[in-house]
Amino acid sequence: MANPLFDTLFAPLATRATPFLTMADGTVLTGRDFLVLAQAQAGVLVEAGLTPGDRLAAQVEKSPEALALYAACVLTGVVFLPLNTGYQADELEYFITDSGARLVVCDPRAEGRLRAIAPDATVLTLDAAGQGSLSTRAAGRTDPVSPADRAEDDLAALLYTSGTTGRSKGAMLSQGNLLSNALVLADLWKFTADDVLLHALPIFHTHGLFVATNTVLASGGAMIFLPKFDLDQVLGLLPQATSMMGVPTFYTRLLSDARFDRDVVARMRLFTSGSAPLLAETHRAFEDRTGHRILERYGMTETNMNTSNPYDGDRRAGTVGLPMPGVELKITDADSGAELLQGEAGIIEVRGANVFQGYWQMPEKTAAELREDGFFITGDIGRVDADGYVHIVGRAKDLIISGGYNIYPKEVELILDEQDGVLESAVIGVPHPDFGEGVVAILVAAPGATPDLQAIRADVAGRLARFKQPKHYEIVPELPRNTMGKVQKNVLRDDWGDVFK
Ligand code: MCA
Ligand code: AMP
Repeated sequence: MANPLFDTLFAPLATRATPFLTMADGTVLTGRDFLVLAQAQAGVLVEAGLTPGDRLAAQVEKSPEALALYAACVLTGVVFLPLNTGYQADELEYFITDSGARLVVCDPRAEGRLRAIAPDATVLTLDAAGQGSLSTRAAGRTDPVSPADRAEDDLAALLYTSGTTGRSKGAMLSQGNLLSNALVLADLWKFTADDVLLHALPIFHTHGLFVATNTVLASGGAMIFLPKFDLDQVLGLLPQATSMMGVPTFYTRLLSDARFDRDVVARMRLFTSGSAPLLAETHRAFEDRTGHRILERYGMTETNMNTSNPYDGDRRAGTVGLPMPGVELKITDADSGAELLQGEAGIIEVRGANVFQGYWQMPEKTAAELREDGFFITGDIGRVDADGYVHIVGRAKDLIISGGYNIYPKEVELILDEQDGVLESAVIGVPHPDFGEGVVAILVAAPGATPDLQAIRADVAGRLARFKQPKHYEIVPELPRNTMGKVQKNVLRDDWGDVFK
């Protein structure tokens, strides 16, 4: 019986009596402790009737138990579907219904709501302290669960990414997709069993769950496991870490604090950045302050990581580095799909063992974005310079990235367009000092009406995760349109680009 992802990442923890997770309060979980936890949870999943290929949706706060749930799913062959803790009921309903999740794990406070959303699923609970019915059922279980027999192309996870039409798509990630990326990153970024990664990212997205955790697991390293990015906590614990992975907001927040200096990073060997563009000025300011050059890399939910600046070579500010070993990258013309010449800007396409299996139950969307020859059309616009470094110069997709979270304007616009007194809306991202981009809503009033912004904010707050909610509203007489009638968002971005400055 084989289970490549479990055998490579988790099975080695069985003999590890050294720390794997250290919490903010100093509590330590050894590798063995963690595996025992995952084994016990796996027993609960099997007892609940889950079989390989079934989906388990989890909307839980970050904790060792929440991470163990990922391991328990890999062990049992259950497809793990992590959900952003900020998602509201309407958003959750779609993910749970669309995926056909058989088991849902949520915060105890949300249990009633989730039972109503998922009447056919088993609902278990897990709170931020690792307590709840999942842990109660897992407690005291000592019978080891045998790893489910899995092949590299069997699904390990389903991660939803928003779509340009406003409807989210479930990216199907196989064991092989995750494993190949973890092994390449551990090698490329020189992770070893001596590494201690300061983990302050959420574990419901690719960055914190796969890039950070799988890479550490693949190298036998350890993590300081924080519930979230808290500046004081991070400053206090960085001296004990050797590496950190972050979104650009982590680095601008650190730089904004005078306590962040060379002493704090004395033991550090690597800072990586991704999920959103790192400004060249942040890169330079970081080097001036710490002597470290941040290693920027580029990836997507559908592909894990694609490119990385070199560990030993030149880490170039404003670039996302070189295609990683095993990843082919080309730049193509958006209309014809023809490959462009070196130096020309076009759509970034990637192919490799890291590229996902397609969108869950969406063959048409899959066919539109994943070519038959295996190249995935990322929707990012880039160019490759003479030295092979990839520069991301824009996005062909209407997407806002705020603090590393993606917001598809269409999803927000559909809700704004329904509001009383609103004729139509356009949602844009403009520079934001903390989040990189901030969400701005531009509304056109219905004839004779005055939109009630307070009421609109309240309605939006109940329907969308906080990070997707506009942080600023404007009411305008009309939206700028081109001759084809398409809203010119670039004009709106020029007009309202200063609202967060
Ligand atoms: C929190 N808020 C946000 C965001 N985060 N608003 C917009 N964008 C955000 N990212 C809201 C809060 O709810 C709050 O609302 C207000 O903004 C201020 O919150 P604050 O306390 O400052 O936020 P925080 O809790 O400190 O969180 C900021 C954060 C966090 C640490 C930057 O957003 C974060 O951890 N981001 C990382 C996201 C990530 O892991 N992305 C990877 C995706 P109110 O004022 O109403 O209370 S994977 C990916 O993209 C690919 C694969 C890749 O390449 O990695
Ligand atoms: P997601 O859908 O959450 O996986 O976000 C993936 C998107 O994040 C990519 O398509 C890029 O637009 C963006 N992204 C990730 N890393 C970087 C980076 N280093 N620089 C610029 N954009 C990035």
